[in-house]
Amino acid sequence: MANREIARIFLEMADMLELQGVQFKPRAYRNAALSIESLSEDISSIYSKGGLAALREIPGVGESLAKKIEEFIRTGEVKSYLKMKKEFPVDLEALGAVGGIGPKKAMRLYRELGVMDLGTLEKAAKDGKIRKLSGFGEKSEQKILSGLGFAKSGIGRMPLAEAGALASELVHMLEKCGAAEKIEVAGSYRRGKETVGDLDILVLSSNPEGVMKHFLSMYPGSSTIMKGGKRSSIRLSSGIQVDLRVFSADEFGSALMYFTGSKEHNVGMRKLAISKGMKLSEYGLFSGKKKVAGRTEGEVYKKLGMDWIPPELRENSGEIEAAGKHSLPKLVLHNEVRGDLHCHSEWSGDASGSLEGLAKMAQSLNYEYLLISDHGGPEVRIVNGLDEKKLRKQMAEIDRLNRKLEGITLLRGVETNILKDGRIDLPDSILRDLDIVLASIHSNFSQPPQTITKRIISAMENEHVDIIAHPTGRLIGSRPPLQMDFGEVLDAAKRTGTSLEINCQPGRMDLDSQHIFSAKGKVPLSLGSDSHSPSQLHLMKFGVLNARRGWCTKKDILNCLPLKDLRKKFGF
Ligand code: DGT
Ligand code: CA
Ligand code: CA
Ligand code: ZN
Repeated sequence: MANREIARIFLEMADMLELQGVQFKPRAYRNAALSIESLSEDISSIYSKGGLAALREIPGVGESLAKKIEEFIRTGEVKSYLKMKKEFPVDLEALGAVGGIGPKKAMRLYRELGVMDLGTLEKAAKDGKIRKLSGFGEKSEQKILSGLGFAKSGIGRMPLAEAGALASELVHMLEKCGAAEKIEVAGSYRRGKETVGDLDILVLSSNPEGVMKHFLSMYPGSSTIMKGGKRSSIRLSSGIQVDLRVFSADEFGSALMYFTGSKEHNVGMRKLAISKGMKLSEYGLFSGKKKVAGRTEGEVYKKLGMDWIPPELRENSGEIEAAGKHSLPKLVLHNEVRGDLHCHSEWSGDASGSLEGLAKMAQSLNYEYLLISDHGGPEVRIVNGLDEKKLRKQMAEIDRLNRKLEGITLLRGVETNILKDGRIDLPDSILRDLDIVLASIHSNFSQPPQTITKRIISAMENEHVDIIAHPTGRLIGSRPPLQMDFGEVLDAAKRTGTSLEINCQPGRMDLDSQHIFSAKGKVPLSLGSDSHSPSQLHLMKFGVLNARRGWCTKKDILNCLPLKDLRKKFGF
């Protein structure tokens, strides 16, 4: 399936275009990449059925991108991409993960020192060459060296959304194999972890040879890491490893449990089995030589006196004890979320989609409400927010739409900036008239921890601020989380009645599951897709997974409230 390759090419082209100072195009390429990645159908078959016109139906894909997709499907390459790559053979993605190296700096490092990837960057920094470049200095060389550790640790792990696209592609291809009776993707992917190292696929079959043959022929460009009768591993051309194992029906449940992990959960479960005089492995639960369970996961847990544990909780952080006492939480479900509390429209410079288009998409997701929260406030240039006058105009437009729309209510909100001294980037006169106000940090990320803590707390002390969006500001693989005293932030949130967001963007997942776990029960949490186009409203599912990993029930989540209760809570 070409979907992922095309998405990757567009993402890379976006970076390179940005580097050349091209306006708007980079965003368009990124939006297209995201919607191509989330297509469930093979893009080549979309094309073979409907030609260019069908490609243009894909959200975010216009005439010129459709032609590039066509070119790739027909020839296996995109000439304009290859040309760009030749002029600038630099791994921007890897370099970007070293804080402080944006595309512009990467360009200079390449032109002047030949830096192309993390290896050549490390060498240049260690040789003291970077400090000699004008505009870099000793301090930035030091920063690069310390950032290298962070960048290397993220290498080789893919964000959950990317893993999801690959997983459905693999399952789709395996389903075509007649010998596969059942297919499950296990490992960290099944646990909903925010990044995934490799994919672990289990297949139920009485014909392992047939499955192996099919699997090893699925990706002509891949290399085989190991090949066995019931187990093989391949490495795809993108570098991602896929492990596949075949089991029979009487062991499939225990195998699924074992390969879902985590390793820590498995160790805990095995100890528990021993304490009950049994033995647990991927082949089953045994009492002496006799197998007492193995067909399904539920059967194994039950024989050990436990409830079935949702994969998201399997990290050995209390779930084994809770399942033994039948006191696991009833984790929040996607269909219990009644609305989205963070989204952008074309009123934000970096987003697309009309208010009405967003409302329609929200309706198709069966939402009751949708908070429109475009960027607001003049001070932070990169987000270029709306001022009071434009926000009032938008509020009037939302009121007009709400009179017309049925079954969905748009709420009037904003995502404003927490300035470097903790002030809010918009006056109280407008904040007080909005339904719900989100505030977030979009600048000055490297202040010391006490300053960041105080900054967030003063934002929460503004009586009009309702929710702190993406509270730690991290970008997975490219920006570490803001350093703060999270305990103090939670206390202040409770005192001021402010909620914290679980941002659902796969590149953010912010709060992360551990922060969610510690916040839960103390302050209400809100789920926000932070959509920058209508199709991104679907990203809610990633936030739901993260909330589940943080042990949340629907009571912990603000947007599981019906609209009338949400109105009461925020007084609008
Ligand atoms: P990843 O791929 O790094 O995101 O994380 P996982 O959890 O998918 O880990 P992976 O792919 O190495 O192994 C898949 C599962 O197999 C893992 O979650 C638990 C199980 N497993 C692997 N190695 C061990 C081990 O040494 N001991 C035990 N008990 N289980 C293991
Ligand atoms: Ca794995
Ligand atoms: Ca694995
Ligand atoms: Zn934001």
